[in-house]
Amino acid sequence: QEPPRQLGVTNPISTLPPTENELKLTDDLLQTLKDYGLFESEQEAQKRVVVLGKLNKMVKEFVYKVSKAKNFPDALAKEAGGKIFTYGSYRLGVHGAGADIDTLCVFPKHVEREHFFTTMYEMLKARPEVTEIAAVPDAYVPVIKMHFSGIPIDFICARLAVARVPDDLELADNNILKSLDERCVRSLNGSRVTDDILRLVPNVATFRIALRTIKLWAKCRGIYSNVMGFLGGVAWAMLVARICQLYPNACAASIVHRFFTIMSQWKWPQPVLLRSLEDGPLQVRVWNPKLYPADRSHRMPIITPAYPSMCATHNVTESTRSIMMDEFKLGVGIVEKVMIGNGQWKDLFTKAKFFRAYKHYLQITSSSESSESQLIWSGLVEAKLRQLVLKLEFVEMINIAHPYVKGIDKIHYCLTPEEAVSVTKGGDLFGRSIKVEEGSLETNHIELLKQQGLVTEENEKNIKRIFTTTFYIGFGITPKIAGGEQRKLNLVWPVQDFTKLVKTWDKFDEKEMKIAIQSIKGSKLPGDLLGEEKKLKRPQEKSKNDD
Ligand code: 3AT
Ligand code: MN
Ligand code: MN
Repeated sequence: QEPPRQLGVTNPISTLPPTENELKLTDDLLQTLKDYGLFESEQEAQKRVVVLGKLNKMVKEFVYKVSKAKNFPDALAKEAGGKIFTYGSYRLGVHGAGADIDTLCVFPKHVEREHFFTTMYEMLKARPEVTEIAAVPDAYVPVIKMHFSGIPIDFICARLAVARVPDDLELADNNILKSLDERCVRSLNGSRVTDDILRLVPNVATFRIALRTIKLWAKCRGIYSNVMGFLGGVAWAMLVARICQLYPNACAASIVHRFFTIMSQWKWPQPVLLRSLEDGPLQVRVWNPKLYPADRSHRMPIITPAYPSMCATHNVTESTRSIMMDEFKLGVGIVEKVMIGNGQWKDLFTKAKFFRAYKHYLQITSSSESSESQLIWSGLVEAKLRQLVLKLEFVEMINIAHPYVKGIDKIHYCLTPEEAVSVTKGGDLFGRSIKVEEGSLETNHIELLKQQGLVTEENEKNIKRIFTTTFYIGFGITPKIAGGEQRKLNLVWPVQDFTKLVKTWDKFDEKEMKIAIQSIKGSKLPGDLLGEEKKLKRPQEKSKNDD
């Protein structure tokens, strides 16, 4: 066996091969992940390959078409090329059954970005396999979202400063970023980062099993979300990759074990790096806490390996970091038991009981009268929620402000104006407030409600639908006794500031979009929030907490 090349910013901690026991535990782990339905079937995997093949072919046709329109001779138009790359969970090889394929389309300089959102868009739209297609050219990373043969695709694009994009073109060289549009640099970043992560881990198969484990664990524990100030997919991938570098010959079970022991003791804000930071050909900043105060404020820096390196965990606050550190510590306890045969991997995947954890919560209800406007309005509130968490962390007595990872979408079928007002303030209507899955705001429940007798032929015409998305923040509180008197929690300022902040948004529509924030005792939370957690507590199934 040849000595492992050193990957990463330090020497490995141990290069020992796995023990018999660790190998057996890795088999158990893999079986547990399969039991959770984390792997797609061979058939589904094959379908993805076919779809990507079709997309790659279409990209070449697209480049050819634009070249011909620009009066290129046929031979040159054909040589102009065009290519796709993937990034995200599919590229890393850790995607779940229904996951999207994040796909990047790269074309030569005589094709404009606009062509992608017009010509390419029309070509896709004309295909019978394509459904639910929507172009979002103004996003931070402009994208065409669609389903291709039923598979969700995020299709982004980059125009390179080259005359041809041949099939063997790679994105690793930093010089390809030179003289590119900022949006193209951002679009290339996803692929460059995932490619680097895979290059920087000693054993990709081991990395994948360990990362699937950590992603499942983080989702179960409610700490998988970049917007809410926890970590997103790329950051979790980098943490696991770093552990793989430190134990280059270990198997997945021991990587997971080491992950918890090392992360629970990590001395933040010491950054997690997969390689040393390098300078490059652009004017853009590379993450550097010595130079930039903003970078110094990162509480849990995990730095992307591809130039220009950035912090993937900009959103982490004092509270979310401490919540994640607590989870790492809980994880150590569980994994150490598993390693000595005193526990099972599924113990790692018990659901966090967020709605039972605190005595006090803040309930933030955003609402609109149309699903289209609710989609963008709730997105804005979600994106800004972190600002509220930061303000709450400064409130006296609050030692932790814990955001719930996702917003809860409901459609309310209101019969009176009073009901409409009450739901915008966070109230529920008996039987006529219906919780929907993420992305299902289009569903209409009128027929269902009629069947249930909750809506009648007579009052149906009075029905007004209100769409709400509700976010929750739990508070950990240390009561302060001042001069023998217990002080009250005062949230007036953070709440007012936050309300002002979301309303200064340039697309804010006073008439259409509403926000209401109130404190709510844990014991007064809507029953449906506790529903799922209750299910886990069936007494007859002692310690059988998986669902
Ligand atoms: P899934 O298996 O798809 O759930 P994933 O890691 O592939 O996990 P996404 O498809 O949401 O997650 O995102 C893929 C990458 O796209 C991750 C990140 O580099 C980039 N990305 C996603 N959302 C944003 C965003 N809002 N802004 C910038 N980059 C983003
Ligand atoms: Mn994805
Ligand atoms: Mn995606």
